Amino acid sequence: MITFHSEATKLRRAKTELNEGLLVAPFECPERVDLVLDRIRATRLGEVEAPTQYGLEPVLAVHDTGYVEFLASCWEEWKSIGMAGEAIPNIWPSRSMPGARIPEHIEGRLGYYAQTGETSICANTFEAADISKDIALSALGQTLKSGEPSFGLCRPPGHHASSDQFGGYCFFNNAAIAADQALKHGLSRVAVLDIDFHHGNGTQEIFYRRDDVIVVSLHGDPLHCFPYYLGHADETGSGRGEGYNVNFPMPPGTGYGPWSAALDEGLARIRHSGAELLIVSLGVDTFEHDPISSFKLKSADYPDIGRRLAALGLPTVFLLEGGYAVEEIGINVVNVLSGFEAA
Ligand code: SS9
Ligand code: ZN
Repeated sequence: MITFHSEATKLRRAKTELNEGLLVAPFECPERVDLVLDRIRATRLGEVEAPTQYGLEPVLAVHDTGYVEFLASCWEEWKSIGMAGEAIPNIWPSRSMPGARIPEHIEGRLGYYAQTGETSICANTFEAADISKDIALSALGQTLKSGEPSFGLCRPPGHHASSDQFGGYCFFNNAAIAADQALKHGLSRVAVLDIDFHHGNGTQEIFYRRDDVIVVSLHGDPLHCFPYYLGHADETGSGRGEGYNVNFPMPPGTGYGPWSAALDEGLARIRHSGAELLIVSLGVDTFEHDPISSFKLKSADYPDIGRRLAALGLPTVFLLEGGYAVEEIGINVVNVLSGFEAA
């Protein structure tokens, strides 16, 4: 399987994440990429190629123009007014301020375009997000051309990014951008299967009213888990999108037995949807020792995930989402990919 990778994803190297009331070193760090890449090389999974540049048009097809402009200029503007640290939102247009207008001050704009407060914007955040989406589109291009599976070693991840908000370490929604471009290349229906521990709220929001992309997400129950406010089982899509959003929330502590049963149900939904391409939002923060999540999957479970995905028989693009810096992130990602290939 060909992997798409760029050292330039490491240009984003945030110093701070707001976690448990402290500013800590971010969980979503550049070392994650090295751990996965080292394992790809050690196991000889396949070639590693540089991405092609696709520009901003595919991004603007999915994301709001004002949001993209905000991301492009936020860091320079934040610095230029002498802010001491990284750009961290601390105010939002809340439920009690319906119809809030977009302010001019960067502090107000930051909150307007943010879902959450853990993710700092720092130097090269926009550049890294731009390359991450190039990696996703390069993987898509390879799979569309060859019919063979491919892997985009995306960083930053994408699945929490909605049409006009960043959060949960995500800025551009790589999977959504790839799904949308696949349709523009002539496919009539695409599936996004999100197996990251966290609900893919951004992907859900982007496609909620559409029937050309079926979005299936397996995740920690939002009553107990980030991103908390979306991802319930009764969110099934709206308008023509009704029936094309499928959520499998599961309680903290869920192990591979119930998790894989939900996976099979999700795969059946994808099969019946008539999707012609599978995009996998591949997070491995379902791992039992992930530092910020609470499922109990073991390294030996991941090849079986790959096998079950392969049984769908669809052209498949894997895009990295979460999975935090423990040695096993590389093992678990490559276990899924090699399980898929061995099937
Ligand atoms: C953990 C809080 C989690 C953000 C998680 C984003 C995951 C992206 N105490 N905060 S895959
Ligand atoms: Zn996650």
